[in-house]
Amino acid sequence: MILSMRWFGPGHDTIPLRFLRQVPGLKGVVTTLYGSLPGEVWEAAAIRRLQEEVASAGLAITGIESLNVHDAIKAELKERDHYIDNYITSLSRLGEAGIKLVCYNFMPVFDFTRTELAHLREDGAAVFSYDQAVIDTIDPGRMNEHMERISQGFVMPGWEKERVRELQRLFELYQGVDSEALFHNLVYFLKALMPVCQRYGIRMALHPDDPAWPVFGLPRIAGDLPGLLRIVQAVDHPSNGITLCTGSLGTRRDNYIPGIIHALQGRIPYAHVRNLRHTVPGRFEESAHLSADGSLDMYAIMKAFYDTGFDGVLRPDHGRAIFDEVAMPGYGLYDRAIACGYLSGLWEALGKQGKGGA
Ligand code: CS2
Ligand code: MN
Repeated sequence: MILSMRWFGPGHDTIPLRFLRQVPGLKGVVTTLYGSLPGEVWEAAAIRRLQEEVASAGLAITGIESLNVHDAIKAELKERDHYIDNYITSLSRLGEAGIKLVCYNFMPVFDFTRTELAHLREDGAAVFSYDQAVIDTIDPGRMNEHMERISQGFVMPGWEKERVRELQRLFELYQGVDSEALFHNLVYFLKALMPVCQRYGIRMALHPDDPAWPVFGLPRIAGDLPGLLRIVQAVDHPSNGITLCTGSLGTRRDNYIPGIIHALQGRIPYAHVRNLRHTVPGRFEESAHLSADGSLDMYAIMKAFYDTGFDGVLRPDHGRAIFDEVAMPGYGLYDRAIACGYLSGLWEALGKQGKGGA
């Protein structure tokens, strides 16, 4: 298990790498060329600069999150092959740099969706929350304004202004793209990527839909085990993998996460581990990582990773805003550092039990 944290890069992340270096057991960061838009080719020099900066803090880049996929690919526009070529070029530059894990998602228009990014819990911690009833009152074309209002001046990943400025146009692109078409567009994309992944040993890690059901009537294909299995089987290559995000899959109570981990054994190069608490159907709030604080059993989840021989990159996902920290919602230092301690503790115990105790 390669314990990592997400870091948004110089000028974007408020947390210095030297602080991350002090988190026990942390091997590196997953990061991106923040500010680059989906479809752009990543320059080798920019990748190298980012690598050098991370290395100078004594850490490594353990993966890219995300190399975003242009909507022309998801919606099967005529320019899709051009954007796939660009994607392949960026992958080969990452491969040349020795970076072998690439996370992406295939959600139309939006990345993750939440109604609140600073929902106050009873202990005063602020967390992300979701309420389908509230989403149902929001005009999808104005969801960017809602996000801007709740994101406290930070640019949330996937919600970059340049991208969501033209929401109406984006929605139009997906008219006529149902979940079957979206699935076939993903398969077409993955088949094109496999040769370059094979050459460099790159493992693609599809992030599940978040929440794991259709939002604003947009199609979704990666929200449950049948959907994920269909994707890994359609392009049956070890480089076609899944980001096992417990918090995204866990939005659906009928998703049993340890079972999903077992069923996808060997195809999970990347894990996002976080907890959430279900309140009423269609409504949830994120919680501390501790099992007792949410609806997911973190011991059972980490045990499933352990028992399936997981050797990929694992990071805590969203943290709560605590101790008056001012940071990007979900990505402060304090709660994610606490999560690293907790997840490492579970992992150490599993390892020692696995070897007959120590
Ligand atoms: C992240 C996603 O915040 C989150 O839930 O896990 O934003 C994730 O980075 C993207 O969906 C991956 O492309
Ligand atoms: Mn995630």
